[in-house]
Amino acid sequence: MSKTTLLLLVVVALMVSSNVLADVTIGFVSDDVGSGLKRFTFTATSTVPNQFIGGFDMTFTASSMSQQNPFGLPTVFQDNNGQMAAAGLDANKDSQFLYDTGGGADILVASGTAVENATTLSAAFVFTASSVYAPAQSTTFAQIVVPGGTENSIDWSGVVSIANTGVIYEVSGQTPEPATLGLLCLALGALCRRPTRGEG
Ligand SMILES: [Ca+2]
Repeated sequence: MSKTTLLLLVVVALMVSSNVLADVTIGFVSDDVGSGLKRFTFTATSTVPNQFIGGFDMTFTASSMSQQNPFGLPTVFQDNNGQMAAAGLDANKDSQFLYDTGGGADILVASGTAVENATTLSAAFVFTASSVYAPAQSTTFAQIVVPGGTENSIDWSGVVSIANTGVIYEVSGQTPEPATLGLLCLALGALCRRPTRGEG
């Protein structure tokens, strides 16, 4: 391999790395919430100072997703969490976005995008200018609850928007792979192999 070729490869590798180090990262932690259920709590972080997260258009899917709907009320967001106890339910066991819309005062949800069922949580929404949640360099935005042992099946994809810029970043991933491990694997290329469904 000539020095020129080697230099070219290094430059290309650096370009790939700079793309990998996206300006929005998604991380998660998990905990047990009882009844054999495992909760994954997701946080989005803008890595560019003073570029604040302005909204999401995200879809989570899983082979089996826990939903708790007190008195049949929707729980895509936290608005009805106050009804959980009276209905004998537990908000910790619900898959939901971790904001109260404030009746639209804090979160504006795009019409027809809020979906929750036994396999899906999805919504497109933005923080309002006066939202109690904005501006946010980092925000814990969703929890997905699945039966223990099925966590390999959680996939997420969508976009995160940056407030007041019109800039959006595409994000996607799968549990249980930690986001940092994913970045490292992408940077190291062939040294890592992404786990796929069906693998422990
Ligand atoms: Ca829910």
